[in-house]
Amino acid sequence: MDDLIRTGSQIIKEARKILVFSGAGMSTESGIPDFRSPGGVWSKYNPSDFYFDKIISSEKTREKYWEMSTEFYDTMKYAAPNRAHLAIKTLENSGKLLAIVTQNIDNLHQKAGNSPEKIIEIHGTAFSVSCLSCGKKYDRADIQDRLNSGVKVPYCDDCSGILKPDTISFGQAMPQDKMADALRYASECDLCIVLGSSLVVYPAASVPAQAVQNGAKLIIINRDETPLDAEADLVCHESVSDALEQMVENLNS
Ligand code: CNA
Repeated sequence: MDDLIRTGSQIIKEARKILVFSGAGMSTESGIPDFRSPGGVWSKYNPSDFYFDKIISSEKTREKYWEMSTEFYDTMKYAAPNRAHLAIKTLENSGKLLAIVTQNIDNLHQKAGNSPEKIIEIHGTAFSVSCLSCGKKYDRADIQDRLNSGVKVPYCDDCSGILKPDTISFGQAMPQDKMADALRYASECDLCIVLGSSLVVYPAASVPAQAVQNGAKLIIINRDETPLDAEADLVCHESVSDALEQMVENLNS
């Protein structure tokens, strides 16, 4: 591990424009389960139950979806950033951070103090809700109050349309503007650091792939192997917080 940390620190020191690409493994140490690890969300729920077209077409699916989403949101609401999130704040303080492209919907990069304009949430956020018909926006906490008071499936106040958290479900279109920003940063960076992502969810995983194609260096810190490991300059199968904290420790000295 010491050699990996030393090499990682050196690569980070030499970089000038760093793109962080984060996934669910970034937040497991904040108490939020990921999708694919044992005990993760998909060991309890079946992902195919929550495809976007099913949410649109079935009241029963919407009820189940809000049930799953409530459980997840309640955990995220009280979660605090962990040492890995704080290490990314250190990266921003060093002036090297170009952007954070995150697949996470948990608001923890914001809570860690990173600048909102540097955070691109390509899979959206669990902290707001929109009407799929008229686009009216709601604060998630307000919708959660309705659910907690016994409403099983909330609908839009203005047009009675279907409400959904502003997260991207399987089969739902990605936000084109955010994806375009993410790919632009991937072309501009000279180092991409992948943190806690299985890199199997597309098109999100095309962001680090694009960075490598454009000549950027690649560091992957993820407990399990990923399909991009062979392309990386450094692969660290360790805890994100342990590894990243040590890699950025002496950055500003
Ligand atoms: P994933 O497919 O669940 O993969 C997570 C990866 O993280 C796995 O390969 C694990 O080995 C690794 N991992 C878990 N904990 C740690 C740790 N402490 N240190 C190092 N590695 C760790 O998640 P991805 O993000 O790759 O998949 C994309 C999905 C997951 C996106 O759509 C997210 O919205 C979604 N998601 C987000 C959250 C969140 O916002 N916190 C939680 C769960 C799922």
